[in-house]
Amino acid sequence: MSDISAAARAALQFGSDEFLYAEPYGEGHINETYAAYYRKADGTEYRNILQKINNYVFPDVDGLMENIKGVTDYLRGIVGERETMTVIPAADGKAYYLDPDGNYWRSYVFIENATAYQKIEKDEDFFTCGVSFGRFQQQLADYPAHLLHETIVNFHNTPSRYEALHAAIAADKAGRAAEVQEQIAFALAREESAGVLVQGMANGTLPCRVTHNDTKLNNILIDDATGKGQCVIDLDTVMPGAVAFDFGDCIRFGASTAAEDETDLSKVEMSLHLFRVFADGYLSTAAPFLTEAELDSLVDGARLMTLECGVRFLTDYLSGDVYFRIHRPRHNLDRCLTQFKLVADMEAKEAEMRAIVKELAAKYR
Ligand code: ADP
Ligand code: GN1
Ligand code: MG
Repeated sequence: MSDISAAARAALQFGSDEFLYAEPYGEGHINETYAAYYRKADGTEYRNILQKINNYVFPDVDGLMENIKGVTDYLRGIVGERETMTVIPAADGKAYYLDPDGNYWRSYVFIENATAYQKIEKDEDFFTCGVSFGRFQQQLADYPAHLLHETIVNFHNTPSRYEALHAAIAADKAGRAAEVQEQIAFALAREESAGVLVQGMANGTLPCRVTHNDTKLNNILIDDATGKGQCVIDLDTVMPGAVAFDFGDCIRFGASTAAEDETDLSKVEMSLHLFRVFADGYLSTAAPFLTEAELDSLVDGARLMTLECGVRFLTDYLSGDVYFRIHRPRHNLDRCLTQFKLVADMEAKEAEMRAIVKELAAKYR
């Protein structure tokens, strides 16, 4: 639910220009995002991004904003102005504003003339997305990872996501377990494979890097005019992780032939063509610094990030929709179904996916 009047009051805290109005903006599942419009003394109008931070998901707002300030200040030293987010300080100089109702707000410079896609419209955009996320990992390769707060503990720890699923099934808070037996069976049949990436990180075969961890397509802005000038956004989950988390989440969302909440499952497939387009872009920037083990882990990442996301949607459905913002009653279940359809499709296409990664890695090494 958006709250325009609370947003309008918060908007007054960011900058000294005349505030005009605020309206809901974008399609994120976590924060409440608004565009806030202002007028400068010379009459020109502009807008900022204004977000009510999801304090349930991110309990440590100080740590969260310290991460984002740290990473964006660091990136600004490497890339151009339109290529990184800019935090607008609140009136008291802090990176957020705490309103009298206990809600946390933050504001960013609005990057205009760029688009966050919900679905791939042209191949070049998905290629660009791959280039950008590969480069993002490379740019942060020397960022002091120990400075980062773990904003969501065990975020991509798939086995711990399974623990949460087991707990939700046992609690059956919303009385929905009987209805989703088939989906529960699908998830549990794959539990054994859930630990591949975290085990690799724990035993040192997969290096721990600074990763974005939420690389879905609409968390990148692509310049409308050039198809470049792209900016990686939604930095809430930038934390130490495995490169396959980022590669995998992009494939999960962007290589699907349908929306994440499509209800006609016959439309949902993992397109090998789109997989190749993204892998080509990603490996063009990442192949030079990835280890052999990391290259081998990319296809596992695609399957696991999709399975994990499906498990999270199912858990949230069972828990009564407490985490992801929903817009209709069965929304989380619909999302779970697309993810599991994609997992099954990736399992059928695994050999082809591995061959594509191998071929493209060789092209860039
Ligand atoms: P959530 O965590 O809820 O996904 P995001 O930070 O991804 O929230 O923001 C939601 C949407 O708002 C994005 O998908 C994008 O469309 C838009 N957005 C966010 N930051 C900016 C920005 N700096 N400039 C322009 N659009 C933005
Ligand atoms: C959430 O914040 P947003 O909408 O980009 C979620 C991701 C999920 C995604 C599924 C912090 O992403 O982990 O993969 O929804 N982000 C968080 O669409 O939980
Ligand atoms: Mg987002």
